[in-house]
Amino acid sequence: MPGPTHDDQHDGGPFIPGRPGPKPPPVEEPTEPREPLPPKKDQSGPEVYTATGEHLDADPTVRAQKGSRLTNAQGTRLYDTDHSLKAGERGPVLLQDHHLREKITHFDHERIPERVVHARGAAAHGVFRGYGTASSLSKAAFLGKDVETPVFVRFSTVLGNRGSADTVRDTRGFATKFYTSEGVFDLVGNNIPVFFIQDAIKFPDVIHAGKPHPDREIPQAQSAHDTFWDFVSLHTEATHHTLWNMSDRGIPRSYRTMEGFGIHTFRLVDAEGGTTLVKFHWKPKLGVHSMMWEEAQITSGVDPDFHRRDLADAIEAGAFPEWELGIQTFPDTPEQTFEGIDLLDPTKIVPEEWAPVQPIGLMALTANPSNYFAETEQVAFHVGHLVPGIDITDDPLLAGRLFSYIDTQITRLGGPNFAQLPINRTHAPVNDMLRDGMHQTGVHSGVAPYQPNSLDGGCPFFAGAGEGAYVEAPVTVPQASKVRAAPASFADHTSHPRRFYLSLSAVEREHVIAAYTFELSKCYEDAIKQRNLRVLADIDPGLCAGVAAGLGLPAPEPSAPLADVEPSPALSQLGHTWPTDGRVIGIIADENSDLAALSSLRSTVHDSGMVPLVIAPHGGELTGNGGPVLAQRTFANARSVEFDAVLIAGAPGMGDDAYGARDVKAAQSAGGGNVDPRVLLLVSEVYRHAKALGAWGGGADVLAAAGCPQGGAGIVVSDDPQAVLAQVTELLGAHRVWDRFPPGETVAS
Ligand code: HDD
Repeated sequence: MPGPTHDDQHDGGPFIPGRPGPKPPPVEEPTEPREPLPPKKDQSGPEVYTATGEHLDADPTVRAQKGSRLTNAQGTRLYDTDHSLKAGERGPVLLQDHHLREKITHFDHERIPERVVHARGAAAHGVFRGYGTASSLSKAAFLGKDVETPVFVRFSTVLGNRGSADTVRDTRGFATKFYTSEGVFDLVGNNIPVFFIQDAIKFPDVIHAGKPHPDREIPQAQSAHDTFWDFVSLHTEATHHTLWNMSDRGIPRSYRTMEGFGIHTFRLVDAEGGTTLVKFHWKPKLGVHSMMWEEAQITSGVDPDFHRRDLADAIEAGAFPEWELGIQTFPDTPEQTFEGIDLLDPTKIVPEEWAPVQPIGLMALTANPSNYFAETEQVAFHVGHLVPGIDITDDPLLAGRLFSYIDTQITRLGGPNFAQLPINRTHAPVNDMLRDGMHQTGVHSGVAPYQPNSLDGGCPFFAGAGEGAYVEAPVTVPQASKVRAAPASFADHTSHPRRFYLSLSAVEREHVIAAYTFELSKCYEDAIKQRNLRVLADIDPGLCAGVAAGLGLPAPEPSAPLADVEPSPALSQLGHTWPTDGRVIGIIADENSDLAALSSLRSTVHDSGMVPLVIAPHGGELTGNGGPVLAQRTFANARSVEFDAVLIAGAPGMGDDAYGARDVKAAQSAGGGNVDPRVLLLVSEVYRHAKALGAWGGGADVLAAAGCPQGGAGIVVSDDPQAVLAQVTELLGAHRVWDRFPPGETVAS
């Protein structure tokens, strides 16, 4: 139903006291889709059902907005909500104004506690389609061939609060709710395959260490402070996760280019009760890509919502992000190890070369939420939301999570009935015996919510043989004394981080060294820096020496012989070619550019699934030679971090605005000639961040003025814009121009 309009409010209505004057003029709304986005695909979310299995629209009581007239919460129409009830226009406000009180009271209670971790997030609806390849291992219906299941996925950072920046260095949450025909299955994972701790009882401790210092509450959304580095150096089981955080994985380019991991080992159960141990992996179709640290820092300032915007824009443009779900499988032996790796230890991974990730389904995110609070904020994940065919293992980290997730929702969502919120409702029929409690929206019938009963006809009945969830896999629990202790295999804290480091390319290792150096340099206590160097010495002497040099401290010797491990090439982000869908190409132009050629170039970029953004001296249209061409960005609001590659159409001159004009002198004295200094900054950053650059028709002069070497790696100059674009697109397949990092800077290990 279309929303209310001004006409609605005034049509035929009587004169309303307090409502000011004449009918306002109709508001002119744009009718064309915004450039450069193509028309929206259908963005309606998945069908939503009530707790009793009825379609949401069939239940008028749960729809928040019906009818076109403004009402109070009881549905009584209001003629004014802009003025308090007063004794005369200049007199005191009357206590009897219950409408004022209702409005303000509701506002006072609009906020709920943010998540204690993963507070900052963004989400989307989508669909998962099973390949059927897991059906021999799991009886879960949603894994069947071509079975389509609605999903809701929430991505998040861990440490920052709800208003923090997206591009901080941190682990990212990757939580997926599958609304399967057999109930909800939640896969609550991260973009890093290991965790800081091995036992859930340490979770409050590690989070206290990572959160801002309790005295001044700084720094926000950062691990670069004393308590974090104090914790991880005193708890060396955290080294593996910390190393991943300090790698490029800690600063993803986009949620769309992140892997996801279930981390724990789970147990699949087939129709005959046979079991297999598995680890879940999400593999992004666009590849795994990261930002450079300087980009991430700039982005935190110029666009703190970068990841949230990127996800929403891609979906709105119809470039639906996709991930394949895969599993590594291991025999379910009593030892629960694979090639000597303890599968119950969440700080360890099994290299993909040893146990390949086998694809079992495809997920596409196809619709943005229509209301952030109702969906993204109120969604409640729980690792205990399992369906028949997927079971847990005895990983002690998972055990604590099974308690924590349901518990936290009671504080966050105000009571035990959060499963009735629309976003959390299962799509399977519900007939539980849970009753009453805060915010109960179900109107239960019957008198006997217990089983067995003789008063409600015995209803509800138990599931038939083989149908139910929570049919525990027949695992033998060893006879043992009660202990507060970890198994001996949990004590290896060095071999897995060492394998990860050795698996990285030279430039990725440099990034790790730079990240450790940056973070530790922010610590005040030298003892903490030195203790962390001692941890690094046992991982890799080259890594330790690099960080020590950056900190100006001596590099300690390893405390024990280094672990003898083989690298796992799958862990490096380099050396692959990826699709370029959704990549953003900035095109710098002005009135003097060949605008006809620019128009046709934009179409080519668009048709190949990428996003062309013209960057001009001013907003609106460029109307020169062959125009008009609409500008999507200006020299004043474009920053390099937004673009995956930049093309220069001619030799754009100065911007028309005051800032550009004022800085003419600065540009000229810096050797930039008549090139706008903001263009020089943009191009030089793009070059420094190892992104592809292309130019034609005088654009080479801009490259030179920005300090980009002629003929340098990833710099394409030609008279033919389409030829430039073709080469730049090819370069984009590798994400960055890695050759721009000089060889020989390899860090020895
Ligand atoms: Fe957790 C939220 C992922 C260990 C306790 N966790 C939360 C979210 C993700 C993860 C993605 C955000 C869900 C959302 O978007 O709403 N957590 C993990 C992973 C872990 C992990 C991958 C280790 C493998 N978590 C973990 C432990 C505990 C918790 C050991 C407690 C003992 N996590 C929580 C929580 C949160 C949460 C406090 C906060 C908000 C929420 O649950 O709903 O219960």
